[in-house]
Amino acid sequence: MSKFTESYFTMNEAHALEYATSVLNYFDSDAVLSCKEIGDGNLNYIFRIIDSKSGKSVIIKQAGPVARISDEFKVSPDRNRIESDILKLQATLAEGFVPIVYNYDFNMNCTAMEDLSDYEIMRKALIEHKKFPLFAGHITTFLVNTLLLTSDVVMNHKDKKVLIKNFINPDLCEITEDLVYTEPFYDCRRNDVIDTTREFAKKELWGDEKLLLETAKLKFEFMTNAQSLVHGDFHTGSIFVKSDSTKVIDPEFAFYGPAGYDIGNLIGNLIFAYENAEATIENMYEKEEYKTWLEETIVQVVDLFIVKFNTLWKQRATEKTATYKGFKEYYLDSILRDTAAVTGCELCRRIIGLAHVKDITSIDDLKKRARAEKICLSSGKKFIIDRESFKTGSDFIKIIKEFEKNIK
Ligand code: SR1
Ligand code: MG
Repeated sequence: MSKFTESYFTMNEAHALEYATSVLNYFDSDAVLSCKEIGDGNLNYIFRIIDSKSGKSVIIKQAGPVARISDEFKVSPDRNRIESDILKLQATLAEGFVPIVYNYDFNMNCTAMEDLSDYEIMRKALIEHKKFPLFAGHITTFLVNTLLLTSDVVMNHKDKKVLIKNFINPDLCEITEDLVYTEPFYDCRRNDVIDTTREFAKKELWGDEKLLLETAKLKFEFMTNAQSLVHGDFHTGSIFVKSDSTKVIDPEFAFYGPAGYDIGNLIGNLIFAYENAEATIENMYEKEEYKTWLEETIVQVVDLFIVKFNTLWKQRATEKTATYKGFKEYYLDSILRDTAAVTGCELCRRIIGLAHVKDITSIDDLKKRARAEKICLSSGKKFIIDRESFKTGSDFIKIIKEFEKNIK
C-alpha cells in the first residue's frame, strides 16, 4: 500500500518525483532525478522528471478536480482516462503523431508519457514567426486518419458505438458548449473583452439575430452529430512541432462529434498567428514572407485534407450506402461546411470569451490589437453565416484578406 493507491490527491513536484520512483518502473535504480511542474495550460498539472545521469525523462500529467483558469469549472478527473485512451488509439490510427503513453493510473488520474521537450509548442513558435514547411502535410495525415477511420464510413457501427460510450465526455463538452457556442454571442459575465472590441461585439454580434440563430444551430450540431472521434481542442497550443516532426497532444476534450470541429479549430488558430504577424512584424518584406507561408499552410491544410480524404475513403470505406454515387461528395461538403463554421466560432470566442490566445493578447500596440480583433470577429461572423460556401483552401484565406483590406 502506498499513498498513491489510497485516495486521490493532486500532486506537487515532490509527490510526482516520488511517484516516478515508486510507481513507474521507468528509471534506473541509480538515477539522479529532479522534477519540475511545467504546465501553463488552463486545466492540468504537468510534471517533467529527468534523470541527469542517463538523460532519460518522462512527463506525468495529472488532472485536477477544478480548472486552473477558474475554479468555476468543476471538471471530472476522468478526462485523464479519456486522454490516455485516445492517445493509445491515435497511435494506431496515425502512427508517430502522438506521444507514447507509458502508464495510466486510474486512482491518481494521471498518465505517464513520452517527454517531447525537444519539440516546441506550435503557438509559441508561430508567435516567434518560425516556419514549419512540413506541418501541413503531417497534420492533414493525422486529421484524415483519426477522423475518417473512426467514422461509420469505415468502422463497424456496433464497434463505433462502443467507442462513443467510452468517450462520453460531459464536463469538457459542456465547457465547449458554453465557451465556444454560447457565451461569446451575448454579453456574458464571464466574457473578457477589451473596451473597443466590446462596442464592436455589441453592434456586430450580440445584436445580430441572424448570427445568433446560426450559432444555435451549430451548438446543436456539436452536441448531436456523433460523426468522428475528435480531439476536441485542436488549437496550436495542442501541437508540438519541430522541423521534421509534428505531435498532437492534450486530447482530453475528445468525444464523438463533428469531424469539422478539429479542422476548424486548427484553421482558426492559424488565422490568429496570421493576424499576429500582420500586427507585429515591422519589416514589410519579412511580414509578407511570413504571412505568405502561413497563407500557404492554411490553404494546404484544407486542400491536402480533401485529397487525402478522397484517397483514404477509396481505400477504407466499408459502409455499403457510402458507395452510392454522390454520397462521398455530400459527406465531404458537410465536413467543409462545419470546418468553416468552427473556424468562425473559434475566431469569435478567443477574442470575446474567457479563454484567450497569446497570438492576440501579446500584441502590445493596443490600436493594432483592436484592429486584429475586429478582423477576427468580422471574418468569424462571415465564416459562420456563409459556411456553405467554403470549398477549397483559398476560399478560407480570401475572406481574411478582404477584411484586412477593409479594416484600418
Ligand atoms: C476552462 S478551459 C478553457 C479552454 O481551455 C482549453 O484549452 C479549451 O480550449 C477550453 O475552451
Ligand atoms: Mg489543453
